[in-house]
Amino acid sequence: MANSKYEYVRHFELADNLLPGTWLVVRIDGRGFHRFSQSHNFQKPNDKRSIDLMNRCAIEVMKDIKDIIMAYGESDEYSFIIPKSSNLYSRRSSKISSTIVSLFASNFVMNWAEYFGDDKLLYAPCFDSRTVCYPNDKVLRDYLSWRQADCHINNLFNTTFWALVLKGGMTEIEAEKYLKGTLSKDKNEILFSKYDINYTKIDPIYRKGSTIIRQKTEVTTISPRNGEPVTRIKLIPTAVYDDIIGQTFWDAHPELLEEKK
Ligand code: DGT
Ligand code: MG
Ligand code: MG
Ligand code: MG
Ligand code: MG
Repeated sequence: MANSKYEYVRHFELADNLLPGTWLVVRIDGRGFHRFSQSHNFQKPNDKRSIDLMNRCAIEVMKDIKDIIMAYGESDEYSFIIPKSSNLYSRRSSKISSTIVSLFASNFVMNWAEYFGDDKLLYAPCFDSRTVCYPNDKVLRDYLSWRQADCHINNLFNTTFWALVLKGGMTEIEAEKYLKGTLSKDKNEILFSKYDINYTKIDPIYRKGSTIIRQKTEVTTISPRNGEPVTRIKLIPTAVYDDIIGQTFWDAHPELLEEKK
């Protein structure tokens, strides 16, 4: 191939390959979603439409990028997990981060109306992205536990805060002051004694966040040859709302941490 005299500029591009044999985690996060959630009148403390849309985007990303074995989402963020053995894009960091975040964001826009109906998307949403290497299964599980603990802490705070404001008639500043220095057990007690809310009975989608795994699912299609329905078992990315900190989830899904050949 004839090279132009300009070709040398290619050498200014530095390699950014991630360490081999490590878990890769791509975390994307909505930019300025505090304002975005206000502009789009998200329900407080949680907007189910927003969670369902985020989950849909993560599912579409996993349908497209088969190397991702699971994903975990809460609030305006999603973490995508790529196994140690993967050679996706030769493990180039910016290629992996940018492809996943771009696919996520375009799906967010493309599928908005399906979840928000007549509530129009008012401006272009934006997400940031980073890819981090985690050297072993323990650190990967600790990473996921960190995100799920963050979901729990934020959701307990937000549930109590918005109960005080929306049901208790406090101003946001009063509620903030009231909750300052309170522990989890205090917030549970406020919810129970003042508002008859048993926190542990709140839908796990809010308390636990969303985990997308590839579940064995029966899929029926019509054969193009004879028009007969054919049922096959396929691995379909599906949202579950489980505890992923404890051992039970990992025992139920041993394939997640198994070394791929
Ligand atoms: P950033 O990420 O540094 O650009 O800034 P933000 O504003 O995106 O902040 P972040 O990511 O720390 O927090 C996420 C914000 O999104 C937080 O203000 C709460 C809001 N948010 C996310 N999901 C919901 C929801 O379902 N309902 C409501 N009301 N707000 C939500
Ligand atoms: Mg932030
Ligand atoms: Mg954000
Ligand atoms: Mg966030
Ligand atoms: Mg190209």
